[in-house]
Amino acid sequence: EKQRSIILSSSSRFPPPPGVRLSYGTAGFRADSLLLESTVFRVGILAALRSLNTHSVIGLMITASHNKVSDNGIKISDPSGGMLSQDWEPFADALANAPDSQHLAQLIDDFVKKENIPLEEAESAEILLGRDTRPSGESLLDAAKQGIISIVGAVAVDMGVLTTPQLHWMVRARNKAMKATELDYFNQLSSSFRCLIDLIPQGSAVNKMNDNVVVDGANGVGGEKLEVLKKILNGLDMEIRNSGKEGVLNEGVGADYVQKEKVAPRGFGPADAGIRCASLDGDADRLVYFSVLSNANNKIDLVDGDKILSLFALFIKEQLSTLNKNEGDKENKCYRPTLGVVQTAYANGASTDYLKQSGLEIMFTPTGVKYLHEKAAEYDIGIYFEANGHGTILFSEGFLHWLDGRNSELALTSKGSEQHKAAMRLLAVSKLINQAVGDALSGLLLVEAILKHMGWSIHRWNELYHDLPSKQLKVKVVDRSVIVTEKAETVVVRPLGIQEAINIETAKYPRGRCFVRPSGTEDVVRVYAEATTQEAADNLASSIARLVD
Ligand code: NG1
Ligand code: ZN
Repeated sequence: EKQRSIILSSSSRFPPPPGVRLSYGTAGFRADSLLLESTVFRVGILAALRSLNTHSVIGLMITASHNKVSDNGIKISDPSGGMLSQDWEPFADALANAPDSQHLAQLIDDFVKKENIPLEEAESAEILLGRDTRPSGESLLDAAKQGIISIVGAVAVDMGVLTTPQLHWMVRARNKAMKATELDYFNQLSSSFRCLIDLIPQGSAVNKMNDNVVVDGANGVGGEKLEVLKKILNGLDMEIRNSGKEGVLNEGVGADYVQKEKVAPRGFGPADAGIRCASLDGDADRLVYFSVLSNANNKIDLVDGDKILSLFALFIKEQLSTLNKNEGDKENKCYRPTLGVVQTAYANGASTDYLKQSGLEIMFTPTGVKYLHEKAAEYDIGIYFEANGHGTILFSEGFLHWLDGRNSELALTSKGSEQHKAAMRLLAVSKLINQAVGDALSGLLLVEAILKHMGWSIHRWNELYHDLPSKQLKVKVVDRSVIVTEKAETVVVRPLGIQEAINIETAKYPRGRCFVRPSGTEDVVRVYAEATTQEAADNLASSIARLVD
């Protein structure tokens, strides 16, 4: 029919590059930008179908995050603002890899029938498009639009250059019928930040800490947006470097570089020793802190995602216990929300020990935001972070509803009491932190607010616990899928015998811990090792790498 012939003719303008196979991994599709036009066009079609299928607004983000500037990628935001539902990933793979227009049209036809997608309602399909600052973004955006409108009636809305979390935030807000423009996003962040600052206890050691934070914008969209946010923000002294005007995106800068290399990014040096510094990644969904050491060649103290998680967890726990103080006898008012933290095997063992000692419940999932997010959503307050700095805090609807009520009640009965303040702080956190995905901008503001609340320097924060030395290696193998893991990737179940060998080797090292897993984003097997000294961690990692090779 008509729809089929439109797909046939428009897709013939976006032929797939021969011999390229892509798969929709934890970060969507990612490749050299020159290879991506047909994929992005096809993901446009998929997004329109997803919008029809869910009767909701869908998001499409064009970015390759921390990867090099010549790469690009595309990922989908589901109606909730989260990642694309996993049961659609095989369809995404099939679409991207269909060899020609005929196969593509047939795939779509079959899928529409199987999923009962109401093509006749296509005017209701709406897709928000965002892209990072990569030069290839503009032409890929056009390919995405062409894909979307080849489902006749579907509407593509270009939201311009955005951070990944901004787009996810907008999709979530739109589907909740809330205000969803970029200005709304900035206003929500700045007003909830201001609220937390206004609630800082008197006499907190604010003045004793160095009040200035210096942020590395990775020469990407995050730095640009932070400049905008800074203008409407009240109560934060912030300097932004690498905001994209001179340097190259992600080249010697950004959260991934800082976390993996453990050195200061470009534009930072010994003159910054002792100052609180932060680094965003190329699409601003990761955040790490660091402080430059005074003596050595750009070495840093890294304050990674695990420590951000620990800071958030401490603060939330403190507010919850204040809120529930003296309420033991009034059962109906004393709602005990479940609080959980979620980590992956990459979390430093010292962070896990610290969180356990602090009385927190910890769960582990495989690597990948979709798994962490899903697990965190099982709690009233679920906090998740990857060591690399991606993470957020999720609040259940039920808890927020209760908290809102409790807050109004306290405003009447004991306005200005410690309990009332704790309720207001928790509400402010729920508005500041991005409930859709990890967001470096909102994460940065929450870290800054909590440090001011505690009166802590970055040094004091970093002293919460001492990271165990660790080492990561990549091993190139013929077929990484032969390695199959279980127990949140901590145990290799195939090939047989490998795990036994890993156990024997690891047992030789005090506090040794080691695991291997196939990467979800690169064609490698990753090895992670931890021990009491750097040398021991390095040795353990290399001997395990030899086992896998
Ligand atoms: P893989 O390639 O599966 O290890 C990497 C990161 C993840 C996550 C994804 C998605 C490490 C060790 N792995 O996954 O944490 O961020 O990319 O971007 O950093
Ligand atoms: Zn990113």
